[in-house]
Amino acid sequence: MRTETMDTRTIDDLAICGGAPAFAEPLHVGRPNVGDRARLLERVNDILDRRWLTNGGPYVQEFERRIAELAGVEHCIAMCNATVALEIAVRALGMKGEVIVPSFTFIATAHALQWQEITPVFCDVDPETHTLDPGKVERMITPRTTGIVGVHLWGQTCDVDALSDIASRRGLKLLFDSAHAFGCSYRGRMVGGFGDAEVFSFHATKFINSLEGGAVVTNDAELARKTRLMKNFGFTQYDRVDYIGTNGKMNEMSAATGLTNMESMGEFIAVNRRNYEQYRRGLEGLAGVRLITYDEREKCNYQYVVLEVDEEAAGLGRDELQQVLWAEKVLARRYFYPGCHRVEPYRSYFPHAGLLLPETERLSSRVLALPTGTAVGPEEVEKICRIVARAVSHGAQVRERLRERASVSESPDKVSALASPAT
Ligand code: T4K
Repeated sequence: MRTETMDTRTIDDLAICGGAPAFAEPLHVGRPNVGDRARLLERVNDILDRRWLTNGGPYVQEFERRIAELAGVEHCIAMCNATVALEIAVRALGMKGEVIVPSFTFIATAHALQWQEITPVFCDVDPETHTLDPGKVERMITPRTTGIVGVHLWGQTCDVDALSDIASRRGLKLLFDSAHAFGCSYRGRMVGGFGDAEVFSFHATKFINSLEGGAVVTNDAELARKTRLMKNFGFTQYDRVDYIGTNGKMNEMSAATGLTNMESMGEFIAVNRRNYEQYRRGLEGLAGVRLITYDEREKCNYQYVVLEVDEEAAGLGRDELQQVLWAEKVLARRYFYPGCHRVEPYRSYFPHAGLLLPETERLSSRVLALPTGTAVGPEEVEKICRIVARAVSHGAQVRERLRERASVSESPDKVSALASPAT
């Protein structure tokens, strides 16, 4: 293993200097957590034997029950993905006009609004938790505002109490994009029952995956009824449609995968936590890099290991560190660069939004997500920590080397194309 012979005093054997990459195969962020295969295959066979593949089959119903139980909510409506679940929840809640959202989130949060001609009004985030800053939310409310969508980014929960207080005082709907926060808690209560509704994602890259999948959870029976109709074309019974609806249904294969993976939740959390702790120890004390921390008093899925790079203190910037890692085939990701307000169509709609979003601007230039999950073991984490440590302790030299390399134009995109046929 190269790390054993790696000379920590120089950068000569880093891949950017011509050394062999630390990994033979690309190490991705977001490799799926995979539960008990035998159990999943049993369920797949059962689905095929029964020939009931979708439209509210028994596995979807069971998955909905298990999600509702875990989140401590009365209603769960499973869907084909979280983006459609967000779109439907927004519509069922009657949001229109303007809705306040963070820009520092995955683009789906904003698109779910704009898709139905609702204007996402981008609000800045708290620099510690990376979630909506309630004080700033309050200042962005206009007569056209109908709601707030908070995002529990990385599984770190929003200031739910403050946002609930604003929503109830100002007569606004409150939805949480909880795509990252399945299995997490806020003040001892599981995420799922806050606001008017919350939306989980069960995409392949999420803590619990159902291949693709999502769910709306709520304690509001009328909202649940509407949501359920809307995800099934608005059918209230055979041959009867009472609502405009779409097709947001989850299929049985997805539900069986989700159920099977949920049975391994404890193991997934243990591995994620072990990786997180190892990263924390491995990067401790390095100037200019900080791992985001999780509140020890809360439940957490530890699905994201997120680094903030302070260019001045580290001697190299986040993008430079990413280039070092990509050369080693560690495909660290700049989630969520450059911020929703800087991509189309929002960039054209709100050309000066960045002026109101200093924390978002700062974070989106600093944040780097590192590989974790059950596909990543202690050996990999150790190697990654060593690469980061070496790059940071030789910032000026690394920068110089990258400048030389730039002349042969090996951007992360190009490295990616070389590293993995899938990217
Ligand atoms: N709200 C928030 C806050 C979200 O983060 C998301 C999704 C949503 C809403 C919407 O949820 P869904 O509608 O997707 O249910 C990925 C995911 O596609 C996306 O679901 C996720 N957030 C986002 C954070 O990450 P990309 O563009 O980074 O995907 P991609 O294809 O680059 O995959 C990430 C890495 O995962 C790859 O480098 C390789 C690895 N991977 C991926 C897949 C699909 C695997 O190893 N195996 C796989 O099967 O968005």
